[in-house]
Parts: sequence; structure tokens; C-alpha cells
Amino acid sequence: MDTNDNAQARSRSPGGPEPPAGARGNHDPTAGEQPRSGDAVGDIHIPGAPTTEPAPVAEPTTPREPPPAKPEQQSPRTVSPTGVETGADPDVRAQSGSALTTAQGLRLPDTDHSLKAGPRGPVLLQDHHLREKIMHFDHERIPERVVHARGTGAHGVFRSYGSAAGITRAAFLAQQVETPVFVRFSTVAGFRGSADAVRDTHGFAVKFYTSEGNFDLVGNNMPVFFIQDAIKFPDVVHSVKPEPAREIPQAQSAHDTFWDFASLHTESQHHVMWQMSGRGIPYSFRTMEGFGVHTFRMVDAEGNTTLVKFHWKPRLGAHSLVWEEAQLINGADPDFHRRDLYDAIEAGAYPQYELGIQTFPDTEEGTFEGIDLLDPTKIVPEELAPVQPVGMLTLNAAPTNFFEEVEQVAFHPGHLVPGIDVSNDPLLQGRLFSYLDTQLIRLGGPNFSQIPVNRPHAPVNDMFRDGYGQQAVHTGNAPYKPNSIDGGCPFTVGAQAGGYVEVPEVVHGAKERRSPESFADHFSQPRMFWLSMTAVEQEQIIGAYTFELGKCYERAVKERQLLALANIDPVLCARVAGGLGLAAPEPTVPIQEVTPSPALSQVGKAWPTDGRRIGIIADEHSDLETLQRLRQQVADARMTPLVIAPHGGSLGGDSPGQDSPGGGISFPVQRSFLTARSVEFDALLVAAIASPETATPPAADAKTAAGGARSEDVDPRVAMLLQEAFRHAKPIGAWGEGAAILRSVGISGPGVVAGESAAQTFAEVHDLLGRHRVWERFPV
Ligand code: HDE
Repeated sequence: MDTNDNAQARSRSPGGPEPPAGARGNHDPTAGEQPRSGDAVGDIHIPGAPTTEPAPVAEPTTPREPPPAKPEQQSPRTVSPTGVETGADPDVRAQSGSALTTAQGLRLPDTDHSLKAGPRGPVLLQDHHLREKIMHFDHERIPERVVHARGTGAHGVFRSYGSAAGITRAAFLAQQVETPVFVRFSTVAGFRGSADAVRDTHGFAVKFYTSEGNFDLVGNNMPVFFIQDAIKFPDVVHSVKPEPAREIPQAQSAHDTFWDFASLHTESQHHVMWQMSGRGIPYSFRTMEGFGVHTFRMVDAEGNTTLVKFHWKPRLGAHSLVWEEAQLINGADPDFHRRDLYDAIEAGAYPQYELGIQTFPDTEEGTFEGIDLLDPTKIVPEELAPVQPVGMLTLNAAPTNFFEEVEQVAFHPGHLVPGIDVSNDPLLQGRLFSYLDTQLIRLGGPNFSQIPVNRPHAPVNDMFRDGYGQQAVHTGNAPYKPNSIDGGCPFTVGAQAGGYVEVPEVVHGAKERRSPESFADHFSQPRMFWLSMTAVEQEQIIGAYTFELGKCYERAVKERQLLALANIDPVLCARVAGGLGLAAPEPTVPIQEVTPSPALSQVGKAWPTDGRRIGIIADEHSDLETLQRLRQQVADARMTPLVIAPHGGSLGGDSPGQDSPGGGISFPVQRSFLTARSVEFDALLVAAIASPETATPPAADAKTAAGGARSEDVDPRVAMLLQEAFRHAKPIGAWGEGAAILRSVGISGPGVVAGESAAQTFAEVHDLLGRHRVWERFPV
């Protein structure tokens, strides 16, 4: 099986999408047969190959069509700028032909030399190719998003269960309707080039290309927000962004200005509590919950209304990193979340999220069980209003081009469909006003909805004309209403014909800059969150506050935040104060009696482990036959086996995936002791390996001198891998002589498996992984 066939087989995995037309290999399969370090001919597929074809060593010189997209990639659907299905192959938009050309299609004989007056002479002004090439390059950048600049996107499909059809007329929520979607996950504070695993709120924005126009659910991974009124958004964002004088720190809230704002502005305390919990450092986008945050209004065909809050629940559960792990990841692999998402999609472990709604009667007070539904700093506990599932989102394709799709996708909470209306939440109201500004400046004008990823899949007849980057070729001569010249076209339609009619809500009140009384309660819900955590989660929250405030310079800022913590919980306050070396203040408001919401905890259940990465430490002395079976066993369990060995290349000879000349087994190595870092793996399995004297001499790497990791019998880099994985509460397993390695580096205790065989060891490690981490390892 060549690499391409292998890829096609993968793309047909159950539940997967048909590979996009054009992604099917139509290239010469003999073009390159060399195995790559990740993917060997006929071997277990390891995600991450840059393209469909292995690159030859020699520079290719024979003209040919460009290689097709990878099977897991998908481009936006080829609808016209006005939403008409064209049926064209998505690749028509890609570079075409075998010859290098200018932007005008002029074929070029040379792109390495500018046109000069002799080889040593000056460049001539007439060099149109140089001018065009450099001009385009000079304009490749667009402004990054002012918030949520760092993000990752994927294509998918949303299948509705029909369970919301009783309360909304939205066509995409009717029974068994399938709607294409594009999702963008993001962090808030960091610049576009910042690291993924930072402590931050994370965006979870979904564009549904429905038959009634695009619906954008632009949410976050936390159900509350820092502020209750949009007018304060510039303030909170200015406080968390790098401080303006020195422009540090990047993508972090652990600095004076953020805590200055948060402590002076106590309505942010609930959100801050979520951010200090594991929710601030999600393990992956695949294991991140999403929330619409605001209360929305659903409307049925008769005009009856229900208030709702949206929830996305990942099928794999909501999981987090631990803080030291997150910090190491940001150095070892700043693209950790992005890579995880795309690797999982490539491996066919499609991320899935169930959409659910909490529903509330639409009363004039707008409250539920005393909770103000217009206050975005409050949740309604799931125990009071269960989340009712309404459909399943499956992310089944990576973008074909990151800039075109992920950078240019334009979300807006005002992109609504009939059956879904907004509430008077003052934060949402401000957002409805804000998002178009961002699109205008970033995407160069008012025609951003004509960019392929933003095009609706419904007919568009907006009578908007002209503007920068106009893609549509509008016919007709009367783009105004009323007209008779174009036969009166287009026509407005009422609700019966799918027209969007706002809910005729009665509003009254004096014009004033004031919030409702209920918005003044800032401490009861952070207290509820705190009390809902398990002991190990509470320890992590204490650690996070202590770390973040410990990075502040100003003592007054720390003392002021301790005051806020005193009003939330005296134990939390005392522990953080102790860590900061400051006195714990007395509360300034009465501590409230609250009922915990166990649904908020992330610990204590078992979850599927699809797409997890299992590191297998081995060398030439290991029993390769056993390891070959183990790798297959890991792959069969829908996880990725990554072999970690003293050197790169392969174990057992040069022909991975086939019997080596000596008749032995051979397979590729994915990480060497030099390139591996524990944070890449969810669990480690240790085969018998030789002691360092006989192993390949280590390269000059500080890890080889890992202080406490010294052991006569074990390469210090292996010792460090194991010790870090142990510290981060990851399952570790060994069998046979591998178990001696664990003993010699002093690794024992909960979640450390010394099995009879590789298979049994893996089975036990797999079970442990279902609980995400070996929480018992953390002292409480
Ligand atoms: Fe946003 N927000 N936001 N926001 N937001 C943007 O729009 C804004 C808020 C959210 O992946 C911007 O295209 C204001 C809450 C996500 O492309 C901008 C206010 C929630 C994304 C903007 C809020 C969000 C954004 C910047 C206070 C959760 C990324 C780039 C009223 C419910 C979307 C852009 C993507 C992006 C404004 C508050 C979610 C500037 C004024 C609350 C997920 O328009």
C-alpha cells in the first residue's frame, strides 16, 4: 500500500467525511516512496506529514500539477458570493497549472534573479515581476484580531436531534437536519503568534451555514464574563493585554494591570475564578466546553418565546492541563492545541461536541430561581436547569489554507436566523454593535461576507453594491427599494416566508446609565464555584491565584485582591495570603450560604481516550516484536503510539513497516531522547532498554545533565521524561526489565503500572487514562 492509498483508507474511516474532490490522489504514486519519520509505507499512520506525498531528496524539475490537498483537508464550499451552489471543484480556487506565473497568468522563466543592467549592475525599474512579487509580499499581513488573535479553526457538520423544534422555528434545529459549520477556537489575550497553552479564557465560535443564512454562536469556554456592560470591554482588555510601557507580559494575566482591574472591579471575580481553575488551561480544544454566555431567546412558529442558554459539551469530557505542564508546553510546543486538533482530525478521531440548551420561561422579570438572566457574570446551575441536548457537532476536516479560512472567518453575534433572537443583556447588546467594526478594519472593507469561508449557503440578495474587494457581479439596474425598473426585485417577506421578525418585546424605562440592583452581587457565584470543586481542583485554584498574584509587583494590588477572596471564601483567602506572605484580611460583606453545583467539577468520571498520545520508550535492545504488537494495540484503541528511542530513523533496520533484511521487525521512531519532552505524551510505556553506556551517546543537551534525574542505569533524558510525566499525574507503565528502569529512577505509587506483559500494562494504563489523570498523586 503506498502512502497515498494509506491516506485514502484513513479518510474513509467510519463516520468520516468523504474526502473532498481533488483530495483524492491523482498524482503519480511512484513519485516518492521513501518513508517519512512519521508515516512509514504500510505502517501505522502517524499524523503530521506536511503534504500527501513524501518529498524526494533531489529538487524536482519535471513540470507537473501541484500535489492534491491532504485527505483530511477541506475548503469552504464553492458557493457564489451571493450564496448560489456552483458545484465547482473546491480546487478551482487553488494555484493551478504546472508553470510558475505572475498574478496575471504570465508564465515565468526565472524568479531567482531581478532584471539588472549586467550581473553586477543596478536593478532596472522596469522589472515588473520583481515589483509585483515584492508588492504582494509587503502586503501579506492584515491586522490581527484585537482580542482572540491566536486561534485555530476546523470544518465540521452539525446534526440536529430535533429536540429544540418545539421551541424554535430555526430550520437547522429541526429533526435530523445536517448543517455545515466552521469553528474557530482561540485564546483572548495573546498576540497571533503567542503560545497555545496559556492561562486565559478561550473562544469557541461556531458558524452554522444554515439554509436560512449564517448563524454565528460566538461563545467562550467559560459561561460567565468579566464585565456586565459592553462599555467596559476596552478597560478589561487593556488591563490584561501586555502593559503598554514595555509591552510585557505576552498572553498572561499574571501581571499588575490585570489584577489591578480585577480587584477594583469585583464583578469580574466570578470569571477570574473560572480562569484560575483548570478551565483557564484546557488540555485541548477537543476537551473544552463551550458556552453562549448570554441568555438568548428562542421563538417558535406561533411566536411563543423561551429564554435559553447554549452549552457545548465535548464527547471526550472537559479536561485541563496542570500548570507546570502548560508552562513547559509553551516552550516545547507553542502550537500544542493547534497540532492536537489537526492531528486528531487527520487520525480520524473527530472531535465531537453536543449542543445543549438550558431553557427558562420568558417572563417580564427575566429571572430564574432568583438568578438574573441578563447578568453575564451569573450561571444557572445545571442542577436547577438541566442542559437538554439538541444536536451533535463533529469536526471532520482541517482547513486547506489557514489564512484564507481561520484568519478571515468573520463571526458576529448579530448573524442570527429566524427562531433565535437576542436578549437585553447589556454585554450582548454591545457585542451586536462591535463585531462589524472589527471585520471592516481587518478584512479591508464591507464585502468580507464574500470571502469564501464567510459566504452563506443561502441565497443572498442584499442590494449592497460596490466597495473594496467586490466579488459579485450584480445584474440589474435598480439596487434600491422601492423600484419598478428591476420589476420591484428583491421583495421583503414576512415570517411565514422565512423573514426575520424581531420579538415584539415591550420595553420601557428612563434613559440612564445604571445597572439593575441584582447586578451588585459579585461574590455568591464565585463562592458557589469554589465550593463545587473537589479538593484537588481547589488546590490548583489556590496555586493559580498564588502564582498570578505572586508575579505582581504592587503590594496594594495583591492586598486588594485578597480582600475580594476574603469575600468569596476565608479558607481560599488564607491559603493564597499564606503563599504570598501577606496577612489574610477579614471579609467586608457577609459570606453567603450557597448550594454547590457538582456539575462544575471536572474530576471523578471516566471518559473516552480517542486521539491520546502514548509514548513508548524503546531501543534496539527492546523486544521489537512485542513492541510492534503494542503499537498496533494502541492504534486499535484509537490513540497514537509514538516511539521514543535514543536516535531518530527506525528501530530494527532501515525498512520500516517491512521485515528487515535479517528477518526482524522494523518500525519508525517518532521522537529521539533529544527531541522528546514529556508534555507531548498522555502516558508513557517503558520497554526494556539498554543502560546508557551502550546506548547512542547523548547529544550535547542540558537534559543529559538533569540534576536529580541521575541514575547509573538510565539515560538521564529518559529519567527526566518519566519524572516529569509522574509529576504531571500521567499514567506510566512498564513490563519485564522495563519495570527495573522505573525502580531505578524512583518512580512508584498510584498510576504506575508494572505489568506482566506489554498488552496487560497498556490495558491498565488505558483504563487510568480514561480518568484523565492520576489525581491521587497530588498531595491535598
Ligand atoms: Fe468578543 N470580540 N467581544 N466576546 N469574541 C471579538 O471580533 C467584543 C465577548 C468572542 O474566532 C472581536 O472578530 C466586545 C463575550 C469570540 O473570530 C471583537 C465584547 C464573548 C471571539 C469583539 C465582547 C466573546 C471574539 C475581535 C463586550 C463570549 C473570536 C475579533 C461587549 C460570549 C471570534 C473579532 C473568532 C472576538 C468584541 C465580549 C466571544 C472586537 C465589544 C462575552 C469567541 O469584535
